[in-house]
Amino acid sequence: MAAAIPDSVVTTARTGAILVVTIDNPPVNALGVAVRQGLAAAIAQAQADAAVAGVLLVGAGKAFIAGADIREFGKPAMPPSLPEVCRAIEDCTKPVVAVLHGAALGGGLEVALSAHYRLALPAAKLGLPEVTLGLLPGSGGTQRAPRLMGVKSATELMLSGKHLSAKAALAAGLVDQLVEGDDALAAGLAYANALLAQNAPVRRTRDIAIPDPAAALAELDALKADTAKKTRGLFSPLKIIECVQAAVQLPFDEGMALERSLFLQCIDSPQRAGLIHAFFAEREVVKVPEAKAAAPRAFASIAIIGGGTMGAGIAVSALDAGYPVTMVERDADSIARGRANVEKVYTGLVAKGRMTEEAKAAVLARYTGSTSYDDLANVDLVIEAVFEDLEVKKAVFKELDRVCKPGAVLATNTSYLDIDAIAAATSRPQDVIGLHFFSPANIMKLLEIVVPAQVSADVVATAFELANKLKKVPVRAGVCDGFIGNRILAVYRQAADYLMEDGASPYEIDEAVRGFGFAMGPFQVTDLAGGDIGWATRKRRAATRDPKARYVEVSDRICERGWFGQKTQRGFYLYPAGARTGQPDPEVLAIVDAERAKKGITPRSFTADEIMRRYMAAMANEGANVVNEGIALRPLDVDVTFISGYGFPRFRGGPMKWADMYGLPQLLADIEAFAKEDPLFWKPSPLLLKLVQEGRNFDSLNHSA
Ligand code: 3H9
Repeated sequence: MAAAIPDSVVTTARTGAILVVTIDNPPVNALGVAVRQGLAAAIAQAQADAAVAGVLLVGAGKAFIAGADIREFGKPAMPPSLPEVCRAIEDCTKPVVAVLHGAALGGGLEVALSAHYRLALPAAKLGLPEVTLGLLPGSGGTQRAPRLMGVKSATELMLSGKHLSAKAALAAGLVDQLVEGDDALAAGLAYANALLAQNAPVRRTRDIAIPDPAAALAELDALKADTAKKTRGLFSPLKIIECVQAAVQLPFDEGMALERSLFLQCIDSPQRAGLIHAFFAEREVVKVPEAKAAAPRAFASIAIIGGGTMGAGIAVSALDAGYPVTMVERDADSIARGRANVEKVYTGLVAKGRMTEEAKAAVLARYTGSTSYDDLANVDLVIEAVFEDLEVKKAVFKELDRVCKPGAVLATNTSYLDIDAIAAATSRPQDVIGLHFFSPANIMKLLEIVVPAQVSADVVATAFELANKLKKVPVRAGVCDGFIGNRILAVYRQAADYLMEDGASPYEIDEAVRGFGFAMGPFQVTDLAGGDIGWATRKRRAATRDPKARYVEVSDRICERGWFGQKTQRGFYLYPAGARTGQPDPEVLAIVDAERAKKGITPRSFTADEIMRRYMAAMANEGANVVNEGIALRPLDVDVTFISGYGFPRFRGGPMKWADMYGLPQLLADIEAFAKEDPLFWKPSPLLLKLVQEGRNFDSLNHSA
């Protein structure tokens, strides 16, 4: 073997006539500048060394290459660019083989597509997921993938961002061979040597002609129409299609030039900034002090108290993750109802052909219903999901304290109650934590992990481990009314009510919010969730409400009529005969008018932009309060809460990232202007004031924990 380049993220070593080029840039061999330089140098070395007859590209560790180094985007570009590196690989006059044993994603797959031969091991994952980051494949992926796998499949791969298994990639034509095993180097060398022995030629993807261009263009037109509808408001999907059209119509080099220019447009787009922020934020949320300080407790069995919608959803989530689940209810009827709620989910999957009867039976075999707390003596982790009433919950926790073994984790799914008070009902507050699931709990990704004062660090770490097993997105929250999400929701929902009373119709507000990128507006959400839920909360808060604070009664008037939304076929909207899309209701507008008249308000008009400025200012300002009070650890925890649990458009990165991009001085100026109308509601957060004064943004706090 020839000597390797020392201390480099790309090393070369000759084995016989093969130059083995190893990319070793943990954790995922991302293509940072040093890797790009190393790859370019390695290809030059192969070209120059007469003893080298072929090149093998292999990734060290668990990945081949997971793509461009996302952390470099938005910073000045450093040469060589990845398209240049890919061109050098493809230009090489000696056969280049890539062996893929783990993630070969984005720029990583583009490197492989520039090689002349591709071998995959079973654990390989191939994809062009740039679209999920607001980008398009920018190193020839849009030009080379269609040549290898066909225009339609390649475009669908790029538009979906999906990962293909090695088997699927072989079937699609992205790789030439699949070999069993996990020794990438040995498999790659064997394959490369076999190719050399056969005098296999250099085979460049760019030289492949796309068959039947007219048919390909027709397929692209169909995809374009569909994409425009499905990815409303997103920038990069249609640009991907444009690039593929160029691959079909233009010579390779011109296609590459178009891809480069559209890639750079994507890089400059705020959507790229928002989506990449979301990518990193989702990986940062799990980094909390308790999980760093302590190892999780072992848990192998889960109990759920309460078989209503929430309890059943949590049970399904735990069953799906492979745990045995015991559900405790107060009597036989409730147990039957709980079991039916759980079974319904699996019956639905069977009906849709997504599960077999046998698989359903196997899952349900892990499920037990019981009316006795005594059956929980050996369980490791209990999640209470009974009626939202402090006294009821305290009674449950007294029982759990009586029966559960020492060290069992005792969790409550309350969405606003004081968990310190619940913990105090037991003799072991160190074991009590909040696990706030969102409905439907087997589907929604967000899990607020609510940390009361006395809980021990290993219980918090266990909650994060549970989230990982249940494939949830966990966010650490402190104890307060509503924790992170519902507390902020209450404030911007109020802003929406004020806008409505001041002159915008609920339908205009919903439209503006959808235009911003939310799937639904606040009044549609109320109708979906059931107006009675918010009504109960308002009644609960009535006693503690500041009598001087502005209170909009429209929702109460609607609820008094029994109009609770979709389930009663009318709320803010009309839902004739089970329709799920509402129609505006003139009677609701009359109620709004009457409330305005009662208060002597002369309605004024608001543009969509004016609506969103108030809506978002309320959200971001309360987000700042939540961070300032330590309820959220960092602004990014607020962002992830809203993206994962409240339908916040991911491409905007979350409310705090939105605020940074909007500009904190402008946000403060807006709030101060609104405060002239209502100083009690519009109070700038002390954190916002401080950051503006220091010339900093929210993101500066994300990196200090
Ligand atoms: C692209 O390639 C553009 C090109 O077309 C054109 C260029 C001109 N960069 O997810 P994990 C970090 S765009 C930097 O927890 P897993 C991640 O932050 C890119 N860092 O592990 C984390 O760091 P930390 C297209 C990256 O096993 C650590 O690695 N590629 C990158 O669950 C572990 O990550 C993609 O979109 C990166 N590219 O999943 C793929 N990727 O430990 C993005 C990861 O400090 N990556 N990190 O928290 C993934 O999908 C997953 O990370 C992967 C591993 C499946 C690879």
